Amino acid sequence: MSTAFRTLKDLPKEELLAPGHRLCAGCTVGTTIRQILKAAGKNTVVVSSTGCVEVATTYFPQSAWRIPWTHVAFENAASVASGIQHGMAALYRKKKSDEKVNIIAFGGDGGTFDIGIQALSGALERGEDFVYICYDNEAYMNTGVQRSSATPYAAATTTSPPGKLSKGQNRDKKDMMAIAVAHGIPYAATACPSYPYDLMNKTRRALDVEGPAFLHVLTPCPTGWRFDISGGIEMGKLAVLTGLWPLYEVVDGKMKLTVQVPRREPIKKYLQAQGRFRHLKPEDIAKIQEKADAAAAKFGLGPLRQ
Ligand SMILES: Cc1ncc(C[n+]2csc(CCOP(=O)(O)OP(=O)(O)O)c2C)c(N)n1
Ligand code: SF4
Repeated sequence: MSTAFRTLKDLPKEELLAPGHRLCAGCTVGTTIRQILKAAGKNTVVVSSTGCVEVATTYFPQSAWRIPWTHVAFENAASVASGIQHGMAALYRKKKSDEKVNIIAFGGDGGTFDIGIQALSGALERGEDFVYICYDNEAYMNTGVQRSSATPYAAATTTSPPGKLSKGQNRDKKDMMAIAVAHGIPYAATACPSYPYDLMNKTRRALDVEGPAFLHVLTPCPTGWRFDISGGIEMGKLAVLTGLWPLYEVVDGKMKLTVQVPRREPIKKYLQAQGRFRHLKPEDIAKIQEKADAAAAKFGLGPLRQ
């Protein structure tokens, strides 16, 4: 097992995602990738399905990635990662090398929860040795903020607009972690770049296991969620502290909370900080608080701060 990251001194200085990419100002996806690559290191191959990451970091003929990177279609990141893994395994047999190359597939929530779920499920079920990372900005952002099955209840998107007959998104977020875990994979975890050491250590653990690992990273998006570009890291913290985004890992089927929340912040703080929830009335917020309370009980989070 790799040693844990605890302080800045433990981190490599090298940046494997070059500055000058075209992610929006304040985007936490760039922060997430930097943290993940610090934990993974240079000996890594990345596959990215189409989405903000792909369009913003690989504007032809340039690339912000200082490691091997390949773009794939929306639906097949996990399949291509599987193919790379088998290709590498064959080459290794020839070279008799025991050096392991990390294979990471990145997909947005649209590319993971919806369009890439078949390829992902297949790769998890086959037991491929790779890490799938879903960066979840809770909508199809790159094409103009359309709802996905990761969009939370009542959020406004361009395809779930609030109005007289609608509160916005009319369903709850799909429980993608439960789906991944149901495949019996050795490692799955939630994360958020607002808790960088938690995210980086989970990346290491995911890479260390034999077989498939799934990381589900909440990445606040100032453009689609409509908050100030300085607020992404704070927004991620609020998601965790309200209990909406519990940070946990599931190792061989056993769940463990990795960041305790002894006193939960009221959900109102998180919702009112984002334009996508601006239309909500007090009774709508109360309903979402009830949902958060139920989720918090499931994960053993603390009581609500009054
Ligand atoms: C099969 C297919 N359908 C639609 C598209 C158009 N498309 C490209 S990126 C994108 C949105 C991606 O959303 P998500 O995976 O959530 O990533 P994000 O843009 O939020 O980073 C869409 C709909 C496509 N490239 N391929
Ligand atoms: S739309 Fe959101 S996720 Fe996409 S680059 Fe902009 S801030 Fe980042």
